[in-house]
Amino acid sequence: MKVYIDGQFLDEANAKVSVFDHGLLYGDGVFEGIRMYHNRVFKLREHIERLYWSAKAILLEIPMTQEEMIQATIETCRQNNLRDGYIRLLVTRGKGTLGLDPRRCPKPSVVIIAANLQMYPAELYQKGMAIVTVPTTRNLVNSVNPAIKSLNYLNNILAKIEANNAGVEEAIMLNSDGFVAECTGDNVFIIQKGRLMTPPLSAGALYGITRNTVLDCARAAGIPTSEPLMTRYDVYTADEMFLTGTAAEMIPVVKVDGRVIGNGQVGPLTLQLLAAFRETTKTAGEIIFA
Ligand code: PXG
Repeated sequence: MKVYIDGQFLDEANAKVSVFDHGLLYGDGVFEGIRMYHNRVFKLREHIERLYWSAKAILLEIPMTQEEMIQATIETCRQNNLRDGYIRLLVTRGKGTLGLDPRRCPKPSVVIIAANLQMYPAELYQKGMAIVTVPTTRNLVNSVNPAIKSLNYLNNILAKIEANNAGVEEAIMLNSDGFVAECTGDNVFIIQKGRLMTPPLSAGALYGITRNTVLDCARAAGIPTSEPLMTRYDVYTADEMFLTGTAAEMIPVVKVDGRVIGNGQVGPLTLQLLAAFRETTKTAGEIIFA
């Protein structure tokens, strides 16, 4: 495997960053997770735009243009001869002193890893999964805003541990007002009487690119969409439910906190949207090998 670090392609064994990098010392940096499908980097421009927005929000100046970042990402796929898979792109604050002041970090580091992906077991996509609500609340929008895809994922990891302790793979995280925010690495959708709903981003969620894609698919299919504040009651009484994320794509949910969602089977609108989503992956994104 060849890993891109600051303009160079390095063998996996030599792909290292400094222990003085504030990305490691403080989680000071931003990242993206991106998919390749059918020889295309899916929604690459949208991911790169979000990366630069995350960086802007933490006053991190990425030392290359968005177009250069797009080209470096595609080149990393080519160097690894990948047409399908997963890309992890990160920008760290860079090497600094042991104090947390980012002004002591003169040069941010850019790392791009392209690899194969391990998804949830295939069975979960057919049968749907069970999830729980966990006690750890999502970060407040005025502390580390969940819209920032930062390298500090402890809030999500704590929730993931609570999910694992409960014997499930994902968890609903509520915001500090008790409204549904999102899951640890996925956005939340419910369907009630033919209407597709997902919490508003202001409830404390990432501006999910899969979320946007699915909302577009729904609008194109004439399915009404809205983004209301949502409580656990709304989730429990939904007809269908699924989660969206770059890694998970669209994964159906059939049980939440012991409550069966709908009839306990993957629902028809979920399947319709999943088919539409899969079609989109064939055409949306930058071509890797001409
Ligand atoms: N919410 C959060 C907190 C995320 O990290 C999503 C939603 C979905 O967004 P996209 O743009 O991918 O549709 C994410 C992104 C993992 C993992 O291991 C998941 C993400 C990132 C890194 C790791 O599940 N998801």
